[in-house]
Amino acid sequence: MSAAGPLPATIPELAERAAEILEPDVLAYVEGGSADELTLRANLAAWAAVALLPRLPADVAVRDPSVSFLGRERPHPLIAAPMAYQRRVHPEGEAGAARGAAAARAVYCLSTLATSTAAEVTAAAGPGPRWFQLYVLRDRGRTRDLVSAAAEAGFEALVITVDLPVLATRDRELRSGFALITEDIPALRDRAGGDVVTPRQTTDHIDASLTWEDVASIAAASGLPLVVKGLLTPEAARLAAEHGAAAVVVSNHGGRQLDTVPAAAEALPAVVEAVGDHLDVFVDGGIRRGTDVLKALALGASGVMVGRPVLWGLAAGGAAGVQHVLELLLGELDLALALSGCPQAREADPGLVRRP
Ligand code: FNR
Ligand code: LAC
Repeated sequence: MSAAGPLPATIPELAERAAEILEPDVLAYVEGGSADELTLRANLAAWAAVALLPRLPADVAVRDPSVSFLGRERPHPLIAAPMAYQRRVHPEGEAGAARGAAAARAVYCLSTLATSTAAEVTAAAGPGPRWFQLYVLRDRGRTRDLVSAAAEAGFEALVITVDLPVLATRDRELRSGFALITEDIPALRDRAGGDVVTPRQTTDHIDASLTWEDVASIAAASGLPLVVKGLLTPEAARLAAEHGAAAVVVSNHGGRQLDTVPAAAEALPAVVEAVGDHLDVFVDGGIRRGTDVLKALALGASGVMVGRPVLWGLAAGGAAGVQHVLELLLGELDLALALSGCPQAREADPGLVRRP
């Protein structure tokens, strides 16, 4: 399932290439959202509805996309979002995606439901900035083992996802018959042998009784900075701060969980206003262009997670495809910084945008 010819020169063509390459059931899983996919579409529409207000002329001869978050300088704001089952997208799987992200100097976030372990990713992909995304499993011993394995493999932060106590209604996924083999998912291995399972059966291992107290104690025991992923309101962000979070990800899971919640771009400003002075605020959902990245920064994000486009790159070219898609976004970000008259990414402010 390797792509013929050179990698496409634009992000929309990469999406088309992935649609040609991927098996229909995997494509449905990757591209789909929940229920009527209203939030999935709203994510895209909401970035489009934010207008950029350029400040030119200005000296934009030299641009600098660097930012800082979680106490570290970063060369740019891009983070590869945690996404499950990446070997289903390309044989190189998570290791390839992590290698591609490292080549583009992006943080790579490994999913609990990955098809490789944290140690395998580090061994195969070499060094790179990495975070571990945790789904707290009913089996708390297993959960602790996953977290310590990630810490031992050098992962720098613990991203606890809170918007998936149960898997949402996913019509496209169901219709396509997408299924997995538990043997391929190390976090679940030896729980159900080599059984074929649906995504719903896989996510049944997630603890639907998770509380803020659990989040706080798991994070404290890990010794890693806590990033809470999957909230949309100032109230939830304040609770995250009270329970030890260093950062939050404003996210609706790419429109894959509760349908009809607000678009990420709409939810971001109020969260930044509530906790942005104390916490790093990341955002994901519908980031497809360098201009989207700049809008997120202008609205107060410290960094941006990129979801499906990373999988388009992985499908089209393994590690090289992931590097390519991230570099396309970075090239566009550089042009957006120049054309908006804001040459320093870290100086993007709300005056650069007009919200609908
Ligand atoms: C996801 N997402 C996700 N999130 C998470 O915390 N753990 C996971 O295992 C997964 N798995 C997953 C699989 C696939 C195929 C997709 C598309 C998404 C959500 C992901 O981290 C992110 O929030 C969204 O993908 C961001 O939206 P865009 O960029 O895809 O529009
Ligand atoms: C998904 C889960 C696994 O969105 O996070 O498919």
